[in-house]
Amino acid sequence: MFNRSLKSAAGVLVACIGTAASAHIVPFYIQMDGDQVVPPTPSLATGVGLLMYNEHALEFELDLTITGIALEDLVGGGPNNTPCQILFGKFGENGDYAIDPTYWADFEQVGDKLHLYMDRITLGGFQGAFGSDVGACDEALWNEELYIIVRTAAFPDGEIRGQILGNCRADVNDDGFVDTLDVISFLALFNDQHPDADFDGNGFINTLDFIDFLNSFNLGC
Ligand SMILES: [Ca+2]
Ligand SMILES: [Ca+2]
Repeated sequence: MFNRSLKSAAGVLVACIGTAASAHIVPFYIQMDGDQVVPPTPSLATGVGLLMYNEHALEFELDLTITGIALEDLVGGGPNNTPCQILFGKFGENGDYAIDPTYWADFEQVGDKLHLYMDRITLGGFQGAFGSDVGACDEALWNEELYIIVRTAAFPDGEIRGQILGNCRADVNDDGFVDTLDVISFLALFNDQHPDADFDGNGFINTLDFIDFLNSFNLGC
């Protein structure tokens, strides 16, 4: 659970990675895969994203890169018949529509990856055929109860999904860097069967969590 006491740590992280940001811009991290879809899909596609949230303007910048899905694989769905939505829900739960990123911008094919970018988009509110409460979206973001999906012809309800999280998952020791110290920290948690070692959030601590951690580590977050 991300809370406001962690924001100073997030600020240190932003400073460390050299992102131009003032104290009120808070980073949130996205890692998408088929396992997070409810129910899970066997997709091998992945996505990694960064959502920079301006907590005063209630606006966000989203930078999302998808591997393993091509532009022609995408299909529309949801209220605006678009391929990507952010919804309310915890890990393992499906919920209502919160934000429609692809109402504001389109995926672009960049090499063998898909890229989606937008800036200064309000976190909720009126969006085409639906609207959401900005305050509810803000609260859900801080509580890590928003997730993002991408729809394809093979999986029109969502081929991959990613919870939008307030910390960089692979930075297990919360020092602002992803390095071998995090591997050591993860292994310690894993050996202790600590709840934080349940990386995929399914209530069990096993080798799948280790694989999930390594995936995050290799992605750099
Ligand atoms: Ca670290
Ligand atoms: Ca697990």
